Amino acid sequence: LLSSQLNLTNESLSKLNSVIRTHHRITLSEKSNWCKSLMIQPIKATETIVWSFVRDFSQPQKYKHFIKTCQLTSGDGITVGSIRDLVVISGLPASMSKERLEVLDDENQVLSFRVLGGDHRLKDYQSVTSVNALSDREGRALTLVVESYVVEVPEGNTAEDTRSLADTIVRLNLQNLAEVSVSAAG
Ligand code: A9S
Repeated sequence: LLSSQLNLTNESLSKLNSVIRTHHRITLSEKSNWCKSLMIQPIKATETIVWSFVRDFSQPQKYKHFIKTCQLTSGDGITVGSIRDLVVISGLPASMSKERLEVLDDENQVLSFRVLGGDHRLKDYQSVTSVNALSDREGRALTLVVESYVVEVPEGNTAEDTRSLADTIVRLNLQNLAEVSVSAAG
């Protein structure tokens, strides 16, 4: 549905499908109580600008406005296994999160992290974000950010509630990413 709104060329459409199949395939464990989602955000800025925000594992607060501060506690923020400690803004049902860098692929522009701990309800949250340069049928360049995640549903919560919380945060993050990228483009 979104792809028809975006009026992508056939080539861009098959590239998008291939990216989703290759980088956003989620392998669920044997546990049954998981939920997952995938979102796509078009951005009117170059992939280079958008990727520069997404790849910066040590400064997610540049576009994730729920994050107050971020401190690397292990690694350099570029090497897989780097760990960041986040302090969350007040007003959320959480105050901190600990996250590990799982993938930083500059060639394919893919970043993935996993939640290791914290005092929040998104235990075992794992996400993949990719930045893709595509074009529409009018020949206009278009950057599409694809973000997918999988998360365990906590005891006493429904999959719908967990998904709705995570979807809301991811959607806002992606909108903020679009805003900061467009501003940075000047
Ligand atoms: O940071 C992301 O990319 C996505 C999400 C859904 C992060 C959520 C969060 O960091 C809070 C904002 C603190 C909300 C975590 C891991 C748990 C929350 O409850």
